[in-house]
Amino acid sequence: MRAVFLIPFAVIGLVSAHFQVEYPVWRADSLAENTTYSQWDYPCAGVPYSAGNKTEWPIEGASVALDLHHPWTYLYINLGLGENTTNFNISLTPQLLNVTGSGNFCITDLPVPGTIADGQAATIQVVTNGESGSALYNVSRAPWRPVWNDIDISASV
Ligand SMILES: [Cu+2]
Repeated sequence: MRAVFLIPFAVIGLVSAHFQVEYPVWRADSLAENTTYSQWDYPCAGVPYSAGNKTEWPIEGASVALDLHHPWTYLYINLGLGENTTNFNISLTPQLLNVTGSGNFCITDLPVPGTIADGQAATIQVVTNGESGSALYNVSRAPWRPVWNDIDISASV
């Protein structure tokens, strides 16, 4: 597993709180003001399964790119299999990640179980904790593809 920091935001005052999932594209923008979505809401920030985006995600070289808005973050990434799952029982970050700094954060080569088939419906759940101890949630829909897609994460965020 390898973590790469990209250029942090220079103007922190202009970004809203919490965090964004940039890749795989989040199910919907849970920071949008004209919705009932809330990142405080387990397990999917209140974003329904049918909402919005769906991204093909490679089994090999699985990556997640985030935009973190807090000065530090405890971070973990979970996986749920099946349509509209609420059971995110596969952890892709066996060790809790302690991320210092805000801005773009990318993690590559996540350890995905090798038994997952091509086209498997799945949802990736990204969970963060801040100093209050409460958790924030975001999800992305991601059917699997077994081939490595040559995606340059650093260029896509
Ligand atoms: Cu926040």
